[in-house]
Amino acid sequence: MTTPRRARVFSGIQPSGMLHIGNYLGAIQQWVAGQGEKTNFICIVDLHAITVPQEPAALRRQIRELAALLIAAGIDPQQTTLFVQSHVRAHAEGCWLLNCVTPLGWLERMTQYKMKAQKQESILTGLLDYPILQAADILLYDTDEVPVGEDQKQHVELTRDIAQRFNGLYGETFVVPKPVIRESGARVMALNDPTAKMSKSDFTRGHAIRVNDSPDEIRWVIKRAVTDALASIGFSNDPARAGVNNLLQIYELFTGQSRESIESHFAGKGYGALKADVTEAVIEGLRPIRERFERLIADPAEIDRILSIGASQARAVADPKVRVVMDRMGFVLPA
Ligand code: ATP
Ligand code: LTN
Repeated sequence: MTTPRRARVFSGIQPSGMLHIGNYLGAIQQWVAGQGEKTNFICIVDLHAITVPQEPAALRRQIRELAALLIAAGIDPQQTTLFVQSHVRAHAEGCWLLNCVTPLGWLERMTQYKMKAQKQESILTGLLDYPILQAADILLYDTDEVPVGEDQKQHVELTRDIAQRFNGLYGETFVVPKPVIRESGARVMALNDPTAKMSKSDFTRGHAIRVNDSPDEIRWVIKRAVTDALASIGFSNDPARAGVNNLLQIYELFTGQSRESIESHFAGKGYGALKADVTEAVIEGLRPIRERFERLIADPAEIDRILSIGASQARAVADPKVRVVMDRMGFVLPA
């Protein structure tokens, strides 16, 4: 009797600056919760980070910081293959091969490309190609599930289209993956503007809470968080109530309580009480992560050792897959 194959989970995150609670609640928390039952790969996507200009010293620092932060947040390298994208050459190779089956029009439609391109003086070719590199990341691991925040749904759908097109042209080669997006936390909003997504690249004070912010900074940001004048506390999809809803979702995900018990806890209370409790939940939720991060970042050799083990495990999956892809396409494989 053959045992069924364990489902494969793959996700990626850019080393493009200190993580915020949107990354943590939208993505990392679900990666941590899913460990154990499935085969998990988490990739620090440094090749994606260079699609907008980067300073070499900052990139080098951010790659190790991100590894330390992911481990501090609960990614267990014994249960999850944690690795750096550029350590596995198959990702760049896979990207080239998929470039040559993907129509340009599919890329020009991507919302993230259009938004990021607007902010650049000179748009790099890699920025347009970004989603194909992402497709290579996912497809090389025969991935079934891609847990991400809402903003990445379009890229995973493009990956499905590319996989189906390749399979149609060259025969069944790729597993067609599906995005996994949680209901709460899929789109954590900026605290100073609940109409905008919390984003790593917005440095305005009050916009975001970074995972390693001090308790004082967290208090400062939540105190000034934008709410509304309705003075009632409940989960809602009403855009006018987006600020309060955002605070409630943050509270929900940091405390793990049900929506019902949260609403009854806050019944009859004002926004002052809401903010005080959210502040407490965030400070206490982030405290152990910050403490573990400080210990880990003090030992870069240990981080590099973990990443090198992850890279070997990833290569063992991705390298043979690239050979299969090349074989299907008609290349003569090196002996
Ligand atoms: P930037 O804002 O600079 O584009 P980012 O904050 O979106 O960066 P990424 O590295 O692109 O960060 O994303 C890592 C993961 O975090 C992805 O799964 C993404 O969907 C998720 N994510 C990012 N921002 C949010 C948010 N505000 N709410 C929920 N999930 C988010
Ligand atoms: N584009 C993603 C990061 C990313 C990714 C991936 C996510 C790169 N490769 C593969 C899931 C699977 C983002 O979060 N901005």
